[in-house]
Formats: sequence, C-alpha cells, structure tokens
Amino acid sequence: MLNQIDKNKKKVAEEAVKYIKNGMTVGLGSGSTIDWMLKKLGESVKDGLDIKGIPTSVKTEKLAREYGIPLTDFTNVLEIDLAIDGADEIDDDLSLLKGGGGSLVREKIVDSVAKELIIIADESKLVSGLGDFLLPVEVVQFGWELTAKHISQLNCVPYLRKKSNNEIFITDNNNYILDCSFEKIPQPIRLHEKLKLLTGVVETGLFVGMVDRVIIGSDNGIRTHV
Ligand code: ABF
Repeated sequence: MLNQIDKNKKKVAEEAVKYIKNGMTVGLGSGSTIDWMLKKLGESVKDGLDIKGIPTSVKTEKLAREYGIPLTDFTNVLEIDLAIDGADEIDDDLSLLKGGGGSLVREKIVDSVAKELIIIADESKLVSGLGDFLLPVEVVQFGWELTAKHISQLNCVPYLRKKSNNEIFITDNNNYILDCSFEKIPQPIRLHEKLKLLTGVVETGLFVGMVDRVIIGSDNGIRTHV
C-alpha cells in the first residue's frame, strides 16, 4: 500500500513519461521519484516506445537495465533531447537544490546539456527560498579538509557525508560530498559561482536557469510550472 507522498511521486512520474517520444535520447535522473518514472518508461518500451536513455547514476543505470530500457552514453551521443530528473528543493524561480541522493555531478552533466529539462516532484519540494535542505557540494578526496575550511568561509558549516554505518559516502565519481548548512541562499547563482572558484570543489547542488518545466504532484492532482 503506497503512502500519499509515494502516490504523488508515481503520478508525476507517469505524467512525465508522456513527454518522451519515439527516437529521443533521454536523460534519466536519480532518486525515488525517478525510480517510478523508470518503471513506467520500462512499460512503454515494452509496448514499443523506441528511445535510448542516459543514466545519471549507477543506481539509475542498474534499475533502467532491470526495466529493459535501452541505454547509451556520451561515446555514442553528444546531445540529449529531454532529461527528466527529481529535486530536493524548488524555489519560485524554478532554481533547484539537488544532490541529496549524491548524484549531483552526473545529474548536472546530463541535465545541463538536455534540450528540455523536466523536473518531477511531490509538492513538499516547493520552497519560497533555497537552503533549508543542506546544500550538497561534491569535492575531491585529496585535501577535503582544506576545501571544507574554504567553503566554511562562505558562511556555512560543511559536514562530510557519511553512510548509516558511519563510513564516508563515496560518489559514483569517487569523490566526497560536503553537506553545507547555510542560513539562507538568497542568490543561488552567486553562491554557486563562489563555490566553483574553490580548488577542490567539483560541483554544487545548485541548478539555476536550467529548468523548462516542473511537474508537481499533490493530493489534489498534478500541476505544471513553466
Ligand atoms: C535526485 O534525487 C536528486 O538530485 C535529489 O537529491 C533527489 C530527489 O529525490 P526523491 O525523488 O527521492 O525525492 O534527483
């Protein structure tokens, strides 16, 4: 039996699959909402939909294979028609905070090159300003302590991400993640730019000016923001 949040995630996931057309190369995001999307997409592929997916995480790749979704990679294609991804926070300008699942680098590589980016989420992800959720920043392992010190000078407290067994979380790219507690993020693009200038920072979970469409699921149904 699904709880209401999962029902809402499933609804938006199924809606998003309607935007996938024959012949498309599709960026496949990560996260539990996307897992629902992969399930539906797998069914559509079985029914004859002819697409190729590019996954944004090892976990998505594995699940897509299980659902029989044909995959490709950047050795074969350099363009993506449509990417569908999730988010941890979505503000009024459709700026996103992402990376709670730890896949922000591959998500950003795929989402930023897509001709169209659709974000799917339940309505709990809508916020008036980003930053309640800790901002994930992927950093190289070497000297991460120094990178963390430099990040903290931007007025936040960075925490090294650990797994539930207390081992350090390692990303699909063999890096670490610092989850950064900012009081507020009033100018996401400015903060992103400052972080990117720091040596050791690979990528931030701020996705600004990238989204074409957000599909939100609530108990009352689905609504779309463009
Ligand atoms: C990915 O999955 C992330 O960028 C984000 O952290 C998360 C959203 O997860 P869910 O769909 O499980 O809420 O898209």
